[in-house]
Amino acid sequence: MGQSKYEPLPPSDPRLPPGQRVQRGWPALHYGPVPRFKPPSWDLQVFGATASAEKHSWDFAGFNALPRTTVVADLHCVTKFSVLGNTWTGVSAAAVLDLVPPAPGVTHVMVWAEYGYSANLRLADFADPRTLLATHRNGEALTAEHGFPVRLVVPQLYAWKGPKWVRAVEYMRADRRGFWEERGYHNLADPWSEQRYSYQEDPGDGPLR
Ligand SMILES: Nc1nc2c(c(=O)[nH]1)N[C@H]1C(S)=C(S)[C@@H](COP(=O)(O)O)O[C@H]1N2
Ligand SMILES: [Mo]
Repeated sequence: MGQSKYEPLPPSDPRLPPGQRVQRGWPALHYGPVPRFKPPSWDLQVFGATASAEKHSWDFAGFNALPRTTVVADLHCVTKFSVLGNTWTGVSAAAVLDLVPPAPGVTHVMVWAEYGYSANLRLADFADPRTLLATHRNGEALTAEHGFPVRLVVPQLYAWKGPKWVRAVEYMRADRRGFWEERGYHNLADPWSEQRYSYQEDPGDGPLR
């Protein structure tokens, strides 16, 4: 007897959401050019509906002095590749919420990057213990094309919800669509239920468009 022609397929990786495939290596994907990092003028701001009603900002040294955490997580691009098992290090979004508390009534945040890229998140997704303002992957500082000096990582959502080159977090009392959410992508972006496009949204998943 030779080998059966009907070998079972290898079981797919349980970390893969439906419709995704494993990507080896780490492609860089973004809209527009890679910004140049300018240390003296760089800051990371928290603005909008803060509890103090004041804007907060960290310069590069100040941000790098914040307490750091590590999260192992997968990256799922809506174009269907997933980069599995990344070890991200950085400042947890929950720490940002502790250091700069939102005002009562804040329900969403907008995370802003260089050149006006943005992504909106429910406060609960931003506050999730896995959500990180990442500076390193697998022990190495992010390269420019992957978001140096800081990118957001939101493991439980498609990766467009994680802006590279983050410059600000806006606390909001109502939801508002970010860059891709205004351009036909799903407001919530849960890869496990394949929330890819805005036409799949149920009433209440996002603000009217
Ligand atoms: N500033 C910015 N961040 C971005 C994007 C972008 O176009 N601009 N693209 C997003 C998308 S769609 C993906 S899949 C990931 C890709 O991250 P990577 O290039 O590190 O793989 O970055 C996200 N963050
Ligand atoms: Mo993506």
